[in-house]
Parts: sequence; C-alpha cells; structure tokens
Amino acid sequence: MTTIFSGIKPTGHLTLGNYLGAVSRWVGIDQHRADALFSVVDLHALTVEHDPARVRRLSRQTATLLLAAGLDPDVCTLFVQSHVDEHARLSFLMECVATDGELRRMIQYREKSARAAKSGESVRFSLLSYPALMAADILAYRTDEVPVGEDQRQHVELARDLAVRFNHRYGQTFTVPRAVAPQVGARVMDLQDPTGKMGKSHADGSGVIYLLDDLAAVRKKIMRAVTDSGRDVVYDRAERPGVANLLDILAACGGGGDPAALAASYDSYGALKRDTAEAVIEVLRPLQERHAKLAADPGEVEGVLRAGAGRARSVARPVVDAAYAAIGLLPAV
Ligand code: AQP
Repeated sequence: MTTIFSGIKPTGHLTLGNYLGAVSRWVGIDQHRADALFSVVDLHALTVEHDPARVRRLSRQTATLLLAAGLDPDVCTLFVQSHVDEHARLSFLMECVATDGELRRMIQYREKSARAAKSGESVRFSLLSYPALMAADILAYRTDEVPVGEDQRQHVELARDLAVRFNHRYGQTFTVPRAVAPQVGARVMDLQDPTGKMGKSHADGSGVIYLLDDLAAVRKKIMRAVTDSGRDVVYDRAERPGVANLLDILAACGGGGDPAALAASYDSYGALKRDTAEAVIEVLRPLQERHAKLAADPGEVEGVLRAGAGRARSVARPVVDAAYAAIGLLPAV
C-alpha cells in the first residue's frame, strides 16, 4: 500500500494557502487512498524566533483545524511530531548524510535567513538543518508520496537525494519519496503582494486569509486584493499575477473549470472579486463551525493525538532502528 506523509508547522494561524496547497488534498483524496500520516511538525516551529506558549497554542489549534477540515482519525494517522522521538533520532543521521553546500542552497533558508539578517535577528542553526529534520520526518515512515505546495518541493527533492545516498552507502533502508502537488492552489499568493506566497508567518496579514478569520474580514481582504493595471480579466501568472491569483483561488474553491477558462466568464475585476469572496466564504464557513465544536472539547483532540503518536511510533521505530544499524551504530542491548 502507498504510504503518504505530510506536515504543517505551527508557526502561525493556518491560511487559505495551507488549505488549498495541502490540507484540502489530504482530506479529499490522500487519506482515503493510502496509509496516510499527517503531523503537526512543532519542532520545525523552533527554527525561527518563537514564543513557547504560542507554539503550544498553535499546535493544538492546528490539530483541531485539521480535524475540522475533515481529517478522519479512523482512516488516517494524525500526530504531533515531538511526541514521536524517532524524528529527532533520525534527523542527526540525515545531517550526517547531507552536505553543508546542499543545505545552504535551499531557497527557504536563503530567503528566511536574509529576512532575519535584515531585521537584525540572529539566524538559528536549526534553520539551516531544518531540511534534514524534514527528510527524517518523511523517511522514517518509508513514505512513497509527500503531498505539498510548490514552496516545499525543493525540500522533498532533498529528502529524495538523501534517501538514495543513504541506501547507496549503507544498504537499502529507505523508500525514495516523491513530492505531489495539487493542480490548482499549489501556490496561493499574498493578496497584497501577489508576487510573494501567502504565508502564515508574515507580519502583515492584510493580504493573508486565515482559516479562522471573521467571514466579513475575509470578504474585505478579497475585495481589497491588489489587481493589475489592465482592465480585462485574463489568466496570465507572469504579467497579471493579482488577477491570476484570484482566478486560481476561485477555481480551487469550487468555482468550476480551470482558471484560464474561468477568466473568460468575467468582464470586470469587481465581479471576479465578489465571486471569489463568496466561494472562499463557503469553504470556510463549515470548517469554522466544526472547529468551534471541536475546540469546545479539547479532550477529544488530545485523544486523537495520543492514538496517532502511538501508531506513528510503531511504524517509525523499526525503520529508524534499521537506519542506526545500517550506518554503523551498535544496537542497544
Ligand atoms: N501559499 C501557499 N500556497 C500553497 N501551498 C502552501 N503551503 C504553505 N503556503 C502555501 C503548503 O502548506 C503546507 C504546510 O506549510 P508549512 O507549515 O510547512 O509552511 P508555511 O505555511 O509555508 O509556513 P512558514 O514557512 O512558517 O511561514 P511562511 O508561510 O510565512 O513561509 C505545505 O505543504 C506547504 O507547501
């Protein structure tokens, strides 16, 4: 059976980008077609400046939102990364297989470290080694497929390279994974800066739709989205990124058809924005209602996470033990 693993960082409130780029696919397709494991990857949230209480709060909220979005603990495994020691255990081996050069080439490291340096913050060493931990997250489950948005593709490629290298040097241990991205919604852009992705840790949230945003605020943010200087509605990501982003969002939120075909049915930006706002609101409304119910019963979410961690441990443990043995570490007696 195919094994799927994917994760989400509790670095901020989940956004429409997270939903369309990853979560909606996990819910709609992935959990039903494979042995699917989904994780709130909290260790990754420590790679940038963080407030411990906020990370705890966001971890709980993220897990609750994933269940509200439709992950079904009867058919998939949902757990918190730090509850399963195997991730950290395997991460060090991945650091021993990766090279300094390949980690420094990662676009996310380059962008985030440049941003930190600009604002006078120090760059944590873990921001550089983060993709080694992410490789461990994936390889510990002998994952075949990793459903992610485009921004994470490079990290999955690295996990692939590390799996191949490890197997070649130390013997067949890991499955070589591959990234899979949704056809639309793989890269949702910021509504105020459509050349940059919609990110949950952006300081300015005016171009970001959060899944728990008040629905009136969602409408306002979309109506105020930056469009382009032209007047006609055409789908052109390079020349008209603002309009293309709205068309992508509308198509991914059930607006029907592909974004280029949708463009033909609009003759004004205003109408496109109104329909996009309605489509997004119709996606968020039921999700927010389910979230409110689940948040009122934290014991249920904790139970799901406990059971999920137990299952994840039982899968990862023998794989990581095999990697320890293969690389030359003496088995514990
Ligand atoms: N804008 C996006 N469009 C499509 N997919 C996206 N994803 C994230 N943003 C978009 C996908 O969501 C999954 C989980 O993402 P993550 O938690 O690993 O990272 P993030 O949301 O990108 O959060 P960061 O890195 O803390 O902060 P920002 O967002 O500010 O860079 C992944 O599958 C990701 O592809």
